[in-house]
Amino acid sequence: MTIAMKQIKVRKLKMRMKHPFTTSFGTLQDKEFFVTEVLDDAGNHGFGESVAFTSPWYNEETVQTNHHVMKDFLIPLLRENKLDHPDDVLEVLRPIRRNNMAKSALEGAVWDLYAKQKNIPLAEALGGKKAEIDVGISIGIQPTIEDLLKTIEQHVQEGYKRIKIKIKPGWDYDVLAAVKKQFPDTPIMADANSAYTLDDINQLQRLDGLDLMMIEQPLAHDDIVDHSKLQAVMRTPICLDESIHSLEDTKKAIQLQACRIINIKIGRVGGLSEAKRIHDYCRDHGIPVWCGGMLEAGIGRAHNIALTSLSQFALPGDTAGSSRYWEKDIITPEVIVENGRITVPKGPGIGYDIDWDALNQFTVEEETFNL
Ligand code: OSB
Ligand code: MG
Repeated sequence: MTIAMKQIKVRKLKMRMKHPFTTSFGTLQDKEFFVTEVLDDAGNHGFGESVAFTSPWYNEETVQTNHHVMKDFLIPLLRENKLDHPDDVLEVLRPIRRNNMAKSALEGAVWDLYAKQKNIPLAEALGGKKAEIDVGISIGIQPTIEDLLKTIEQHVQEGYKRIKIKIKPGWDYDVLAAVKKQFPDTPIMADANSAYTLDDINQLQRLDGLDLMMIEQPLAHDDIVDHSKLQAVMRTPICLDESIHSLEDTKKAIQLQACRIINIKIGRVGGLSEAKRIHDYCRDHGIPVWCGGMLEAGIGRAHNIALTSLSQFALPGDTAGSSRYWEKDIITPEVIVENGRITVPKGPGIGYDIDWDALNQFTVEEETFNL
């Protein structure tokens, strides 16, 4: 049966995070992103969220390119083609190369609408069976090691199941060694966001002595081959983030043994359907996956929770509670983490209501497209 859709609303939001977030490429505090809403005649609304930042430092997409590509290419394709299932969005949008975050923002709203039309949770629509998910937290680069240790202490107290620490040359071995010393029983991992090259191999091999859960994306954002050379000489599992945009990339990385773990971000891979395919391939090849984060507001966070309910999400992801990022989130209830766990909501679709006052308060632009 065709998925009934009559209109798409695209709202641009601006929200300020409670704390700046620093990675090896820079600091972010003000978030701009789109909330997409797909409506049908029966009064159902499906919601999605775009995850591109204002500058193209994580990948090539930006808030502005997302807008251009959604408005001028993707929405027209959705207008011209009917959908029988949310998986069809990927096929309908296939003529447009990459721009995965723009595609994902619309595809996510279609998935939510579809689940609401069927009156089932998005998690169930995706095939997820877990009632609760384990989550970790990602901590940006801090001014000093003392600041970092204090921040970690707080999040360990809150119950997060693993701590991810951003590293870069000059903020790596000593920092991680201090963390491991103070928190010997907490699973710790590091994320380099591509800050190293194979010339740094000795520095990276030194990290092998620290018993980290994994090292995420140490080498170039577009590399697979060098990661395979590095993984061959490291005991610590490598996890790929930036390098994986598709199931095809996943196959290459696993066949070349470039990593032993994959971080799946819905936006980076072009949506939930592709994320699910990557999940299935990893399950069939014995590769654990976890759900990455892009500092999402509540709608994106809800999509991450639904995806993480799938079985091969065997490791805690970066989906922390709303209050770690926002004074006020755009969903109600907010995402709550208790003892490092989030309960997968049981209501239809994303399973959280929109907090319309908050959504309106943070909206700076709004456009409506009839389908
Ligand atoms: O590399 O996983 C990353 C945030 C922005 C861009 C890239 C990354 C991150 C994070 C934070 O690590 C994840 C989150 O808390 O949402
Ligand atoms: Mg990462």
